[in-house]
Amino acid sequence: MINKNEMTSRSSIIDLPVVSDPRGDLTFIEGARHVPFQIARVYFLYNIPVDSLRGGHAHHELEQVLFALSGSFRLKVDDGTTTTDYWLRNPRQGVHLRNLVWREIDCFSQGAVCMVLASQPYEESDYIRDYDAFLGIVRG
Ligand code: T46
Repeated sequence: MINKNEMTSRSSIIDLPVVSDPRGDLTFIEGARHVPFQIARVYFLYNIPVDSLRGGHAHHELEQVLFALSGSFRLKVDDGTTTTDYWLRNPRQGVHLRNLVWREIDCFSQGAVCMVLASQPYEESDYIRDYDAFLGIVRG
């Protein structure tokens, strides 16, 4: 799932349980058991043009876990020192992003659906949308 560059310590892969039988696969998420925070918000990205670019920001406090529920996409992660490219395509495998991680999402397949579990409600003041400002914060 990871394409090198280098793994950043502020992001990591989360494997969810799966129950498989002849009817198909079932994966479930139980709040703080499978995700390292209390889930305060869930949102979906869908109907995404294949050439779309999303993200392009970091968060002061927010933590999130991203999943490709359908299709695939690339998640580019930058902690100010190292970068990691995650290729998400397995619905039971998510990427946990801690706070202060710059993320960009692209290379969407047709019909890709991105589900995001978030640690806090939506708050625009939590966004860092300027890359130089982000570097200034993480590099002190
Ligand atoms: C992230 C990536 C993966 C809301 O009103 N509520 C929400 O919960 C969210 C997430 C967004 N919005 C509004 C804010 C903007 O007016 O929806 C609009 C589009 O949001 P944005 O441009 O931030 O979308 P993305 O896909 O670039 O980023 C989103 C999340 O904002 C971000 O935290 O990590 O998905």
